[in-house]
Amino acid sequence: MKARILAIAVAGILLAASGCGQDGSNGGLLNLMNARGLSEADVSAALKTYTPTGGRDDYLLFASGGHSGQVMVIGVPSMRILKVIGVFTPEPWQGYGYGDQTNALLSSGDRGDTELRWADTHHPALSETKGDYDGEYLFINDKANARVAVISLKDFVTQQIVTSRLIESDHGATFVTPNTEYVVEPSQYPAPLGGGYAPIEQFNEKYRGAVIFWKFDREKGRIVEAQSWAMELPPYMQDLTDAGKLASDGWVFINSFNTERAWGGTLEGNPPMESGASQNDMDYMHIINWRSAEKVVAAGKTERIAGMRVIRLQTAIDEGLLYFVPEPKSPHGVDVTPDGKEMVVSGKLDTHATVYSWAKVKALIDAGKFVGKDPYGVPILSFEDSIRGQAEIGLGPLHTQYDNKGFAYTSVFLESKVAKWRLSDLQVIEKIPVHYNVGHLVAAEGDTVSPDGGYVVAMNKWAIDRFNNVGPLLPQNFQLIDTSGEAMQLLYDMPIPIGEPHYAQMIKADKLKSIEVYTPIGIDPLTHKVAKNAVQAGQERIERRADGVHVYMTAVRSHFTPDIVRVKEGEHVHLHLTNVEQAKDATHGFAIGSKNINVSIEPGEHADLHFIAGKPGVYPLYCTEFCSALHLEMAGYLLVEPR
Ligand code: CUK
Ligand code: CUA
Repeated sequence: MKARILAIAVAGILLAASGCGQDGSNGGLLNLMNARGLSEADVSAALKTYTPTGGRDDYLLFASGGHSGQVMVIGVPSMRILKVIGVFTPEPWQGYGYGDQTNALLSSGDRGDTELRWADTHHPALSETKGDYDGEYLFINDKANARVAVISLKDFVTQQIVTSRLIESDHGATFVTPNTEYVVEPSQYPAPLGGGYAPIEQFNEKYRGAVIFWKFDREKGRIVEAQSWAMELPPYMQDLTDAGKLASDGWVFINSFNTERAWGGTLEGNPPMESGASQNDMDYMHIINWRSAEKVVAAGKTERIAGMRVIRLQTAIDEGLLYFVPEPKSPHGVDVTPDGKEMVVSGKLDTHATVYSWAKVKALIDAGKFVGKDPYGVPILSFEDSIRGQAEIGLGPLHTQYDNKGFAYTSVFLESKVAKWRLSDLQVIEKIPVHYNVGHLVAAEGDTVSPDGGYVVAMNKWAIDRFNNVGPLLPQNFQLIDTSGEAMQLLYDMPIPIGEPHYAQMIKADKLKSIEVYTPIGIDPLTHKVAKNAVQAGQERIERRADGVHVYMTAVRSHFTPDIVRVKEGEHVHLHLTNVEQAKDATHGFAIGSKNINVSIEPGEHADLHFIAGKPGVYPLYCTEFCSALHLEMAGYLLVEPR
């Protein structure tokens, strides 16, 4: 319906354009099309994405920022970047990682004594209620440093970073269970659990994988580390993950590769990891009963490793919490269908998408019917008896998403295509070229129990010739595809120049209920409560205490009060800064030159800053957001007087 109206609209405009010249010039739109070399398909694509000023997008895409360690918020269909949320990396515009609160937050993600200020973000996960995105929270992992962050969608601000020394890396994170009971984080590269050294020759005996179930407290908006737990896994490379839902609720599915347990050693006479890890025809999907595991944890059948309660591998086997089913060569994505009845797995070195039937898998588990055990004793189900069938997709299928019409969309990496296929008969309907080497793809509400259909975004790894040349490091390419019609239509190319995003999730925009300003005045965004040091208008002051000078300062268009701060050389300065405005978008920034001092205070927000006044000198301070006609005058001085 939507598509038909659009088609009529396009035809109408073209007709009008060819006639009298709508825009007043001769030839109008047709001339414009000719001048720019645009086809009718181009114009229809443009009309489907163009959003007039003041217009809103129907969906928001939360995309991993890859190496940037951040999260991007992108409007669909306009593909406009609306925000880059500071998560694992300092973000100067938001003052993220410069004030006391956000600096402490970033430091809470340090591992051991290493200060970590970057991340390799892969998989964002929106919080869910009954398997549907609820628009309250977002989680994202850091593959490089095995960390998970919690972002509040009340204000799009990072709230928490957690990490466990149990594991050294993650990948199949983050994925949530259908009511966000848990945020799931499996390790990727095996290592001795809890850190420490073991010779790589003892890989099979001493190295292990693990999956952490981080307990999420929705009321507090925090992961509760003390209520979280983990399960030890064999030293395979655990990969993508998905939580069961509806029919398969209570279970989690994790792919793995390198069941060969290759560990490289190219200069030591061993095959490289890539060939060592590709010998077997089958790897193992891990099938985990998390609801039963929860009870085993409650019964105390765990060991503490690196502070984490861990169900040891033998316990997991004995208690019937962990099963394997073979999956074809080097599997990558595992994606549970919206009804929870099937799991679709694609193998990087296999041409199929394999469709596993949950009913069949469950029946085999219930009957205790296994075809063998892995070297660690984990029971293995029959591949043939677990699947409904296989869809012949093409070369290098990776990830699958779903729509509301019974279609699945699978990214085909080596072919640079998105394949649309029918779940009912496993037939491929259509393939559309994308540019190039598509990794993940994301459909509107595509991971929920009720996908919307309409849009798919292909998240391409290579751009090659799509954009102007900007040197050897090229952006990634997000391509928006209209899936509402008979045939898929490529609508838009969006360069992503901050890192390699892996996954994204797309949520209906009206599900998000972000606040517009912080109320009442003095809110700390990390607690959403009025800060202890919040300053109200009229209460500005400078106090000298044992621990240094405390400056209680307000910001309002267009001045700071106080605007002169006199301190002595070497003194500790504690700055308590509140934006006392309540007008939407009336953000002030605060910077002191040469001191690495930079925060952003949104209307009603409070921030604390601590620094040591160094050498005597005169340091201008000023507002960094063009907030008013007299913004340039919103300035003052830090005077560091000699002792
Ligand atoms: S991964 Cu990158 S294309 Cu990290 Cu989900 Cu598949
Ligand atoms: Cu406040 Cu510029």
